[in-house]
Amino acid sequence: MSFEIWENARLATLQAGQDANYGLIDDGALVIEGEYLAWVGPRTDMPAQYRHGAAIHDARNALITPGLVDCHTHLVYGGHRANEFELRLNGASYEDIARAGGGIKSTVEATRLATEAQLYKSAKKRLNHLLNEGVTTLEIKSGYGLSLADEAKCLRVARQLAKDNLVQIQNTFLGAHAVPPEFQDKSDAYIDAVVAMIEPLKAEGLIDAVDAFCDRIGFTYAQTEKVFKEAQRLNLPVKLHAEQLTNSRGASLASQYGALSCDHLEWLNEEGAAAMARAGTVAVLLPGAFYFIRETKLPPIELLRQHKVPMAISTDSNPGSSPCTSLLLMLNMACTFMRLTPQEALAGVTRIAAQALGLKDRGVLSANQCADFVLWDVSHPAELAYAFGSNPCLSTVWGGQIRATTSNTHIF
Ligand code: DI6
Ligand code: FE
Repeated sequence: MSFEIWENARLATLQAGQDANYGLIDDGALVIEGEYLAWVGPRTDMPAQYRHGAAIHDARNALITPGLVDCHTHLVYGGHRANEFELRLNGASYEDIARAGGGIKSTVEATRLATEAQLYKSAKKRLNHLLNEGVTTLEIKSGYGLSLADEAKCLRVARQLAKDNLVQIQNTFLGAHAVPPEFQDKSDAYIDAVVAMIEPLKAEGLIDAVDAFCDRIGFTYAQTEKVFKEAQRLNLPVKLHAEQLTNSRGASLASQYGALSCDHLEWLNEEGAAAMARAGTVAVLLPGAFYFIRETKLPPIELLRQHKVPMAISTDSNPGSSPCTSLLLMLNMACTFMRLTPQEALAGVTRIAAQALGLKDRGVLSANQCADFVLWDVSHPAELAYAFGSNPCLSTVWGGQIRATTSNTHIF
């Protein structure tokens, strides 16, 4: 197979250990062989063998980063909740609305009523926004169906989106997201039903991981553990919506099950951070939800740094707490609200986000990684976190294939 070379670029490789300068290579080159990178480094160091018969692409001084990874989304759902946004602006809180049967439950109703084709159509619109900003891998959670048939319907839509687009999608089963109306006041019975859904969904090839919402408006520690036990029995990795509204010791529990990630974490304490560090569990920070529900308690970033818990950033794209499809905006908000440095933030949507999905073959630019990368109309990676509301993504390569070349430009 012949090689393809991309040159005339500045590379931000994001390789581990080189975060201090984003792994920058000023006059860099990438060599692609099939779906993978064969070589990455300074152009003048490139072994001559690669040039032989290679197709050459001129990056025209673009900055190239690894493809972006959005490691926590709820992209497939029916309807939207702009009405609840209005209610909140007239005085109701997110939790008031949830307790009054709105919130997640209203999206469950709309999702159950929607056909697979309708769900596909709306999720595709949201996916397009992510793709247009250089996302090459994302996670999609279920959790708005809450019955075997409706969860399967949503997960099939996610699989179909992956088939039809140049993108990798990891499916996560979030049956333990909320108690559906037919199980009202019977959350233990619902958890038994959730546990029983995992095996058939896995058998249909629909899930790659299992998640739960452990919180005072979600499920208890003991209920969450039941779900994790079944996931473990079936060799499925787990993750958790943990300590978003209260500290429910979810991070410690998830760590005991070797969780890939714990997400949200506003109320994480030292015990939880230490447990995550021991288990190698990633902290996924979700500044969109923090912003949109006007949370005032910040996740304990300094504690995470002290314990060397890797931090990822994601959109949490969902109709209730983060109706957002811009991972670039999250990069900026992680810096402004949560005080991450731009380099922590960029690692958080590339290398660390891939780690949060258990994927070792992407998220950095180096040999043997997937040939997933983005060309940006910026000269330094800090600009990606600095500017907000604009999109400097020029072009994206996924698995060695050029996905789209856009007319986007930077604002400077
Ligand atoms: N935490 C969240 O932020 C989302 N789900 C969850 O468990 C919110 C989902 C929604 O309000 O629809
Ligand atoms: Fe979420």
